Amino acid sequence: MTRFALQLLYLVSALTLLAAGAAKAEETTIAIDNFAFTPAVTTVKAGTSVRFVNHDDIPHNVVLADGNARSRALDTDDSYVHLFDKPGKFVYFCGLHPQMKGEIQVTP
Ligand SMILES: [Cu+2]
Repeated sequence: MTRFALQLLYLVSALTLLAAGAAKAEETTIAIDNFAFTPAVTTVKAGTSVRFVNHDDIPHNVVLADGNARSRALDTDDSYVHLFDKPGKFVYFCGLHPQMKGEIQVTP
């Protein structure tokens, strides 16, 4: 095998691995609109990254009720990503407006 063919083979395997990795990483989005998390209740599989995007003109943040995560204040169009890697029920709220609540159900 020529050196070029070997390099090509290496490149193709690397790309295949990359593609497999990209396909595996799940992500879902929760919008913050008009002082509410939408959808308020979301079900995802363990290993899913959840992205919270603030569409309001005022800052919001995301706080997990179990104390395991707290985002900075998100300005308009800012987002915060949290990986939910363990099954369970995770309640969260906005630390600036605690009446804004949501729930993420993580299935195995
Ligand atoms: Cu808020």
